[in-house]
Amino acid sequence: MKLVMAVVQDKDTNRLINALGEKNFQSTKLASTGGFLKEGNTTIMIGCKDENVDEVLDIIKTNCSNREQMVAPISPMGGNADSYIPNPVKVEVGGATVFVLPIESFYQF
Ligand code: 2BA
Repeated sequence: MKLVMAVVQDKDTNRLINALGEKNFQSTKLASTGGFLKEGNTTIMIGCKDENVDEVLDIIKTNCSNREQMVAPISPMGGNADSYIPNPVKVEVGGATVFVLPIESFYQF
């Protein structure tokens, strides 16, 4: 068994969870925050059989889109000069960042 953890953009979350559900994959949605943009994103946990990992990855790929996002200037006031961003800059936020972890045991009590 594997645990697929996908960090996705909030906008894609409902579509992804619905698409997983249509193929009978169970999922859990966690509210998360990106370390760089410090904005909300969503982490979806999907426990599945080893042989279903590729299908889950395909569903994630199909339902999550890359988007460009502007990072607002960050004032150096009270902050560290290393993190100073003088002008808005564009960053491309990926459709999904996915980790596949082995599961040692799975219980439901
Ligand atoms: P954030 O950390 O908010 O990053 C959002 C996007 O900002 C990233 O998109 C990347 O394009 C850009 N970015 C991140 N760090 C940067 C830096 N030091 N300099 C310039 N640009 C930078 P993605 O790579 O698609 O990541 C989307 C979200 O996935 C991340 O949000 C974070 O929540 C998660 N993530 C990405 N890689 C991860 C990792 N190795 N471990 C844990 N979470 C990760």
